[in-house]
Amino acid sequence: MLDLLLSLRVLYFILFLINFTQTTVENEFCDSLNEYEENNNKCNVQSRYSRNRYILYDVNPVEGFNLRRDVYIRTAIFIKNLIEENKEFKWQLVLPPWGNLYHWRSKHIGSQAQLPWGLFFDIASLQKYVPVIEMYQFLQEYPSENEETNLDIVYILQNDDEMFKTGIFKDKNEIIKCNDKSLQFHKVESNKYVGYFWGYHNVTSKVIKCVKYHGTVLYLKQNLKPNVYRSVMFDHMEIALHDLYGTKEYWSARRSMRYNSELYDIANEFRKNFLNSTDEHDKTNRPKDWTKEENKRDAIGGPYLSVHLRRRDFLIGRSATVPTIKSAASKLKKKLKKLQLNLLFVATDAVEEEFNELKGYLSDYTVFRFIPSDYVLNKFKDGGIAIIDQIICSYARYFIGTHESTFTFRIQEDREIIGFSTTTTFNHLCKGTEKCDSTGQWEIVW
Ligand SMILES: Nc1nc2c(ncn2[C@@H]2O[C@H](COP(=O)(O)OP(=O)(O)O)[C@@H](O)[C@H]2O)c(=O)[nH]1
Ligand SMILES: [Mg+2]
Repeated sequence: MLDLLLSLRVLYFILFLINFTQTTVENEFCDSLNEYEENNNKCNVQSRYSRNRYILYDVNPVEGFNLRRDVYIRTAIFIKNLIEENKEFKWQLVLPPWGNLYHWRSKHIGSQAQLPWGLFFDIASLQKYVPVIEMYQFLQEYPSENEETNLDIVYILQNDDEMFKTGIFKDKNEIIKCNDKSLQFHKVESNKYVGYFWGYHNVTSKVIKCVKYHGTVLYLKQNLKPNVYRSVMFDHMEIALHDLYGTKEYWSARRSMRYNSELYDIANEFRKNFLNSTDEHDKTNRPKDWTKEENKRDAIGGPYLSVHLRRRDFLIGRSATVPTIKSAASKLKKKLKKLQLNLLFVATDAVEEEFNELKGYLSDYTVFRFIPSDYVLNKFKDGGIAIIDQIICSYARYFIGTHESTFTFRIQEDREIIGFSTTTTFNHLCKGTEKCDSTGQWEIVW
């Protein structure tokens, strides 16, 4: 009996100890939260002991798909750096859902909003660079109250107009008053702001801060305050600049951005059926795992010329460099002849008439464009079709892009990764028939 009493007391003491340490952790966390004037977080139980820290971001709504991919690389490098420097927390990058992009105009294929990254990219490959989670997973695992996810803080990055006026740029990370009426975040009660949040109505934030920002993405570290905030979102992340553009680190992050394997399958089927192109023949085989890839420059590519012919808004915004269809056709014809190729693959956002005009000038050649089945378009949407176009372009013997198009840049990067010689990749269409210079080649670094 005495034995039993004794062991009960020991048990009681152990329970007391556990409880004591937990309360201490809780108090530390709550205290630090209280430092913040706008914050009286309830330190809810699920999150109290978690080391998880989540970084979310969004990009200026007018930016296109391919610049957004570049912003991802900056952010992923930022997270990688945090993980290496600070092992105390488990940093996770929440992938901002895709949606409502200006260029996605197909109707009748269902909503093109809140699309997960897994539709376009291979998540397991991204994971091999940094821990990423989809937004819907974040919403499931992050503590919520009344089915509402209340982020700890949103920083809205803003350019410093003064620096652009004077041309003198200095690092700046300064909290300013949010006095821009156009901001899409509004306070609805204390500790609760509503905003766009990728169209999720059940996401809010406790705090919103506007930041005049100039500097690389690493400079955002000081805003994280991981002892205070568990979830930090940066809006207008495109304002934070690359830390390591063009370096080995940049290329690792870039190589981790493999596409959804089904998109490769569709592109490969098209290459095989219409362009006589397979990896075996073309020396374009790649290991399944991007971390096993090695430096090579012996890719031959399929027996076709590929071109990215960017039209639509480029016809207005970049009329000084965008060629007429006729002059584009003339350049393509010369190149086909020189390379002794008969097949041309055209990736374009051109309207049907322009494409037919191009074909008309090239009647001696076989000209293809990828036209998705209803099933493929419904499933992968405009974003997926654009990627299929990019994949097909990236496996061609020779590629000609559009000057200063990020869509073209991503194709050039893929060709660098696949291992083509640079002369077959860094080419672009020019306005007239005059010789025009290349605007630099961003060669891969291993
Ligand atoms: N399918 C397809 N879509 C294209 C093509 N060119 C442009 N687009 C669409 O237009 C968008 C262009 O915007 P963005 O990605 O910002 O590239 P950029 O504006 O050319 O730098 C792409 O994301 C596509 O949605 C193309 O060749 N094929
Ligand atoms: Mg764009």
